Amino acid sequence: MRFFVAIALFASFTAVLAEQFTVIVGKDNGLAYDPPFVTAKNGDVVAFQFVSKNHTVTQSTFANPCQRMTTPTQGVDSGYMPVAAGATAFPQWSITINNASNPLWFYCAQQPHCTRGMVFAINPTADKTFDQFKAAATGGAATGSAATGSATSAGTSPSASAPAGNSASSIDRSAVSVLACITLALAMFL
Ligand SMILES: [Cu+2]
Repeated sequence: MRFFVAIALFASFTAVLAEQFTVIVGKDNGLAYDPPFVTAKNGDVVAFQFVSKNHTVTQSTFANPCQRMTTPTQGVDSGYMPVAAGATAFPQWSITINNASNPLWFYCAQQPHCTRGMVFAINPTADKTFDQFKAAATGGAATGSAATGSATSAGTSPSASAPAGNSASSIDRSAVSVLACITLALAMFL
């Protein structure tokens, strides 16, 4: 009995370790993902909720934001998710992160949404930023000039909360893991 309680406890601790991000697709009938990018770790789930029009979440590459990735593997794709005006139930599609050190790039395959800036990223880096990716999609700034790129798209600057919050919560998480293991060990001996 105690063993099963311990298992249940451990399972709930593990659930705390993985986060789920919810990304709203087409909020307020806009051609955008909200938020436009997330910083996720292995095991995290990014869930897209489609709330208007007929959008997709389609994987591309940093170099070609508006084309589906073909190598080394075919990019993932939600397919078209039509939503009737006035709908109250919304389709959802999600992906689980299994290699957080590898940035992932996405766009909406509905024309001409991508070239109007409907792009999304998971784990963009200092070298490959979301702003650069979006600029490449819209044909706005030259990819070679990061300075002009960020100046013209300052409105989409990332919020500063991610890095600090992440490191703080990963410390919490390791503490929680240790607690969970101790609980499990105790429960098995009692
Ligand atoms: Cu779209």
